[in-house]
Amino acid sequence: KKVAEKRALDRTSQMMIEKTIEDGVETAWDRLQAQQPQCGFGQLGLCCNNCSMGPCRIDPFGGTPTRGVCGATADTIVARNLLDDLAVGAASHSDHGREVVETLLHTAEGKAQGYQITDAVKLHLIAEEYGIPTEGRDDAAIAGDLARGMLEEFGSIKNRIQLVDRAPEKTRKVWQDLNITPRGVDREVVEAMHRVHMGVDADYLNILLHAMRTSLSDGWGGSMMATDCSDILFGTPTPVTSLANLGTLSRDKVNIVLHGHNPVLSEMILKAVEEPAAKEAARAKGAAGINLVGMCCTGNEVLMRHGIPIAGTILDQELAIATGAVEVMVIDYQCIFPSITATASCYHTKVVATSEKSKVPGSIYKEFRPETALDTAREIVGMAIENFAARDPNRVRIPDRPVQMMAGFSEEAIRKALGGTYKPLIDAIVAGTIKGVVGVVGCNNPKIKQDSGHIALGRELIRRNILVVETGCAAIASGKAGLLVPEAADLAGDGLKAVCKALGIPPVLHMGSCVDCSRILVMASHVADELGVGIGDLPLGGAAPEWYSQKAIAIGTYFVSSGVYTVLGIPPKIFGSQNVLSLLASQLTGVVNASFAVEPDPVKAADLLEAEIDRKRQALGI
Ligand code: NFS
Repeated sequence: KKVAEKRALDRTSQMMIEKTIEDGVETAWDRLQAQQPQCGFGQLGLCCNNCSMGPCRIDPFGGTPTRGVCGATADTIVARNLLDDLAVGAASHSDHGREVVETLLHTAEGKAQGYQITDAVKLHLIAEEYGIPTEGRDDAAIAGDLARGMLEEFGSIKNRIQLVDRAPEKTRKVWQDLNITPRGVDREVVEAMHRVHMGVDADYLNILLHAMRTSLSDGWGGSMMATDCSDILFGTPTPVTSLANLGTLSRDKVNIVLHGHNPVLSEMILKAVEEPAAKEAARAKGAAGINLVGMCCTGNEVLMRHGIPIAGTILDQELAIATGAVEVMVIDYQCIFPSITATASCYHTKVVATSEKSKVPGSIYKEFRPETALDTAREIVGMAIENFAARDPNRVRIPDRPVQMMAGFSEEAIRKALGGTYKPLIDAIVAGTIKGVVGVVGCNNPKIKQDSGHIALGRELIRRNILVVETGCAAIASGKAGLLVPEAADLAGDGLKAVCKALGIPPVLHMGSCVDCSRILVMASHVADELGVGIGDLPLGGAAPEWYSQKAIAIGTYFVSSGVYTVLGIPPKIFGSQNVLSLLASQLTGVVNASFAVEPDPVKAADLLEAEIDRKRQALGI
């Protein structure tokens, strides 16, 4: 029990951690322990394993060696490693985005099974941004043109990404002056790979500038396209209520867990589950029905649009299986522990892999393609129903009491709730009832007690009248902790509390999955445009208290590059270079009016964010 309390904040997660210990099932926490002590050179970013003259490492204490075999210094190696990680993250978001755009194209061409255009209004609005004629044309034709226009942005020869124009003029000007306006999504990632090759970019400053450009091609490119096309296909989220934590798993129904990132898969499984034939088949097998729950960001996608309950975050994936009640865990890609099939083998759970680019040994592979999506989804649901009989009731333990939560706060939904413009929010900020807004995003990391960083920071911020907007696992953590209900406004300072009560909204708003951090950028752009300033002028902040993923590096960097000061709870691997560190942690302020900070203590992190918000409020004269 003590071990469980150290590992996780949430009671249901703790209960399942206890069960993994009783059942002798290994988890990420055990594996982290087995890795101790972790390599100090790696932690400082001073290890270079890029070419086969190496691996090389630099003495962090100023002794020798000071250069790798090729001659790279600590500055070069640290910056290059950071760019490498960031490019991986940007590629992950953007490749996911590409698949959604491709699905939109297939849908437009009538080649996708089970998909349709759900939000035609958004389709038309974005088509207009792309200069695509909409008058008198049917939606499929418009969607086809838009999808082709977006696919062109990946390997673009026009050297500009259309969606970048959504940023306020002043912010775009900063990027132009620095020459970091992203030219194409694939292009920036490929160029990043080029630059980290031995003997290419050795200038840490030049490397980091390209890192910023690459991150912008994600936030204002690949991720934004993922969000927009998902909205067009599956609907733009509006506020919904739902449930969170491992207690969302059912004792008497067939449990299917959706784990991964792309709604192209999860939406179809949802469709297949809702078919009457599936329900009948489940009943015929003695189950009370089918219970679909989400996990990680694909869970956030179906939560945002359909109120499908969310079982947990990245660190809950093994714990869900340990309930002994999961018939199928269906995965696509990203944040999937390669060990889940080993976990599943301790129970009756089947892991179904669906993406050609993400196979896990020990899983069943059912390739998921838009052309046959619904059939494959039906097959997977059928597999889960079949597997219900194999559940061993003696090994099942499901925590009770899932927690109520609200989600569905897309940028459009927030704007609508405010009456169509951000004026009421701006007025509240000017009056000081709301001090500012902070985006708390990102993952869990077993190095920090699960969810504790998110929750402590979130509570501290709302107490100080700072509105919190969240995505990813941070948002799920807040759901589990009860911060995503209107009643949580009682924990907020008086000003924020009054605004939340008047609007009937929680003080922490769930804005979606990690690619939906793009929604935060769009919201910031609207507010900045209404005020006639840049994003960097707004009293905003960002935080990733428990991040682990390369994707989080990309997000943090596009936040900062867009002008949003961002505090990390886990130190990035850059402390081996004083130059890289001081650039990212201070000098950037003079350039983009934002920088990074590292602060594991949530109260001190809130102090930093509040001070930054105060600085920006002062500069705005409010
Ligand atoms: Ni974001 Fe989502 Fe979670 Fe982190 Fe992974 S699920 S895309 S990377 S761990 S928040």
